[in-house]
Amino acid sequence: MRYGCWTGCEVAVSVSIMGIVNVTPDSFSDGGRYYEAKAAIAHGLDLVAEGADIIDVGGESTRPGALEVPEREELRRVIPVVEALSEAVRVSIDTRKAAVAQAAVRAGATIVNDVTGRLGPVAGECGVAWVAMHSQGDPQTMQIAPTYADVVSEVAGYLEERLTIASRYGVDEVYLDPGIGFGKTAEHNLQLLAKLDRITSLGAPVLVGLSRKSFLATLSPFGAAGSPLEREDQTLGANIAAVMAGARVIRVHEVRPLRHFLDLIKAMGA
Ligand code: HH2
Repeated sequence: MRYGCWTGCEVAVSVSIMGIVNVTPDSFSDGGRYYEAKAAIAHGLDLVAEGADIIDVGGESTRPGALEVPEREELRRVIPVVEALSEAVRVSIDTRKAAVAQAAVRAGATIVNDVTGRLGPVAGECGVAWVAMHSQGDPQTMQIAPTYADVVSEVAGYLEERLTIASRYGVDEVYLDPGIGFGKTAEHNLQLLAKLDRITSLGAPVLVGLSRKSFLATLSPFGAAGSPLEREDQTLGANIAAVMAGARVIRVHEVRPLRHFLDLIKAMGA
């Protein structure tokens, strides 16, 4: 069901909030805060209490320049957290590794959040949902010189191919993600948000993950010098724009402000 809104566009009421739990020492905005399983589980439960519909558990930072984490270490970080949080909420596993995705599904995850766009066959084989994200290059190199002739067409074309792969491997639930900040300049990110309809029109629900990302600093009074934690206002503003443009899942560090917005929109339509 859709409700009209004040801009004349339409907002899907069924927008889900994906709360982020980074079980890492080095994530770009909260590295080290939830590195211990106990802290990560408590944080995940707090995000659920604040209104998250899904918790995204990750054990490897994909910030620009990040190094790969060995598989054993990634498993050690995420599996106890996935196991515990799956009792309370839908859990997705944010990983680039097939073996970690498979183990997390055995531990209770029902979504493979795949920043490589290559784990469709794994999601299909496990019988779970797949978030297929676009990235130009890998975290080591992706922000050195991102280049596109037409970023919107190239990202939309790549995501359309993911839909073909999803149907080839029997993935019934697919989310398409433009990969904000993954091999993109600030201008590329803004163009993708401005033309999100090119991606929503592909027919699958769209996930947007822009929380605290550095391109927001270019719009901020704090400028590039501001810390990621100082980008919460810009995050909320940009996420509202993404929802208005038709995004169906929003990935955030801070759940509460977005929950307030979505509840308000729902109440306005009721
Ligand atoms: N962004 C990050 C990680 N995973 N997954 C999807 N689907 N979309 C995104 O935009 C996305 C993602 C980066 O954010 P974060 O997890 O907070 O940082 P880090 O990779 O440093 O842990």
